[in-house]
Amino acid sequence: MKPLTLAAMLGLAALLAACGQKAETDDAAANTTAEATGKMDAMASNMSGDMGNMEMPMAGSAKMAKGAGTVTAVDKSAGTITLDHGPIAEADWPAMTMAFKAKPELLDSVKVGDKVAFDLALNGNAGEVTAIQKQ
Ligand SMILES: [Cu+2]
Repeated sequence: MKPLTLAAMLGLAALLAACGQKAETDDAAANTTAEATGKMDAMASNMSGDMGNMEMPMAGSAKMAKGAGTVTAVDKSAGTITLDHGPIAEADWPAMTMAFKAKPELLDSVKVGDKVAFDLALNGNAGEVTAIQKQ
């Protein structure tokens, strides 16, 4: 933990303590709140700075993209589908052939040679097909 984060957390603790003390005068409460708010702002900006450096391979953080292409392989044991796909701007990919993870029901819904449109959940240089439709 960075010293700044610790200081900000102590500021938050002070704010929480202040909230429990209803007997203070209005002036004192206002001063405490203003000071604590400043520290909370510092904490918020510090936290967002830390978050920016973090790799977060969670489904919730995946970027969605749409693509179109041709199925060149379906590997049910590996749980992957290989697509000869066109450029995907969201991923900054040129046209290429690559394998994607996909759920079994999606693998069952297409076969080699099918022209398809698909949705992707992007995770760095990998992607999972989340929907696929024959065209
Ligand atoms: Cu690709």
